[in-house]
Amino acid sequence: MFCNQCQETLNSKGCIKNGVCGKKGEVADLQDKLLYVLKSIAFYNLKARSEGVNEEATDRFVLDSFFATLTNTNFDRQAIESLIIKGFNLRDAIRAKIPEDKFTAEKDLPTVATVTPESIEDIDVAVHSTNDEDIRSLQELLTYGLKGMAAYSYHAYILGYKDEAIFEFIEKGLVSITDDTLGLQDLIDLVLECGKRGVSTLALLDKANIETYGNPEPTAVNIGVRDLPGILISGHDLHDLEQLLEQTKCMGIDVYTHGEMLPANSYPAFKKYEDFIGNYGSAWWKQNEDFEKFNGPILMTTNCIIPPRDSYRNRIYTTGVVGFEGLIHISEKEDGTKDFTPLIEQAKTSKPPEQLESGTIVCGFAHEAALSVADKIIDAVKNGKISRFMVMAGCDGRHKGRAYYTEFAKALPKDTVILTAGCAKYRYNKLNLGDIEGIPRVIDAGQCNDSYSLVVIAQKLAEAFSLKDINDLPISYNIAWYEQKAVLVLLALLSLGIKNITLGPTLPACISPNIFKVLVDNFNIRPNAIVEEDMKILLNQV
Ligand code: FSO
Ligand code: SF4
Repeated sequence: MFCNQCQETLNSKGCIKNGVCGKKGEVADLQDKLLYVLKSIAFYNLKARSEGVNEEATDRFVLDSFFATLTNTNFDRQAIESLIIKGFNLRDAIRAKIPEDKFTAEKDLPTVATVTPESIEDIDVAVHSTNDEDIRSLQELLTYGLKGMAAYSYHAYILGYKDEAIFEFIEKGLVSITDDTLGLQDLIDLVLECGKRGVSTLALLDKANIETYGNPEPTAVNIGVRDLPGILISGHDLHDLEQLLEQTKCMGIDVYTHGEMLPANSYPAFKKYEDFIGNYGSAWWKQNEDFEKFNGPILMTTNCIIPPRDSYRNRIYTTGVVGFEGLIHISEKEDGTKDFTPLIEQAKTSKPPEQLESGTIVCGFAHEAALSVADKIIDAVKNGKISRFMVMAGCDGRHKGRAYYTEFAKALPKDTVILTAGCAKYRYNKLNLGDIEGIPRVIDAGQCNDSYSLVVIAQKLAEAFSLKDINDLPISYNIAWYEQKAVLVLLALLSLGIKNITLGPTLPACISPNIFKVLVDNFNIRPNAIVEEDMKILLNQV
């Protein structure tokens, strides 16, 4: 195996035997194979699209399978093997629908088009197999950006929102990674286009969430517990939450969010459920301690799942694209619904959760809510009460260096406001940083899925201050990344022309020195360093 797709990759280079995340080497190899099958599907589906014979089932398969290869999503060997088999069958079915005269002779087709379940064993399917370090760097960056795009598109798709142009770009990107005639500039262009399409993907997901569940409202979310058994739901899938809340209604079972599901507490559509109690615990990497103490069943709807401890293994369930060997998986039924009865039955006999903490945390400042107080914010900036906004969005993780983000938040001057989205917030959202004339010092726009909100807020502020360039706003970016969705968000920010981003806690291992130079020359991106040094730089950006 070789995997360098996340921030916690071994020695900031690559995992080679088993993953730091717990992914077994054989599963990593199978995921590489699955990715190669997706490239083969993409090769034919692009042709099918131009012939008008493509089918929606292919889009769903590509999204599901691509998402299954993201960090901390699917550790289940059998699940990945079965996707590989399905993928080959689907590829053959697509190929059969394309008129033969649309192909060059079989012998002239690239390997990715002719691969079979047998021949794939002899192909080096890893992206890492490309010799040129810079080409490989860009191919990997594109792969990870596309993974993020597939994951966010999946979420929109589940709610009935889709964009053919995004699906087509994912296919084009997949095929391009296998095309060794592409040079550095071609790949740089594709990576930047990936960012641009990333903005559309995030905008589509924003629309899907809001039109389905309403505009999030500023909400003080309870972080304590009640004396009833509960079900804990984690990951990012709001549709799963909706179904769970419907099925647990009036049953004497409380539902709590964990990790990235926290912002669900701010949606009007979910507030109406009386048994929806609040948030339990912290970010994904603390799930061992949190889940152990929860006492009731836990539902993992997307990443990040970590290998479960025996102490709660019999009460953690997976669904959707998530998988882990030995855990019960709740599958989607033919009609697209899910039956959460196994969790509900187990909850009935579970003890209530152990109290971890008490009080509330405030979330729900997606663009609509944040912009409803835009006048107040603009006044506070104009009269000097707010000197700067610090975007500290992104992911949390186990890396010791991430204590930096808590220290940074604490050290920020009292006239600054943090803008956040994603699980990075758990490093500072319980610090009680106070408010500035009623404006909270942590404006939490939601999940990483809601990063688009931060873009809308920045664009609207630029308009309000009559600034042509978004970089002239008093906003600095100190972003924490972990997995591939964050790679897409980063590329999306770059495509919007945002400069001077500080990135940490380490740079993506796939970025070669030359490609890093391209990012520095064009966007003045920099790795984070120590709090005092970064603070000086970030507070003094103009
Ligand atoms: Fe976090 Fe995990 Fe949302 Fe990621 S839970 S780390 S970018 O998968 O998805 O922010
Ligand atoms: Fe290593 Fe991250 Fe890949 Fe897991 S996802 S194998 S930790 S690089």
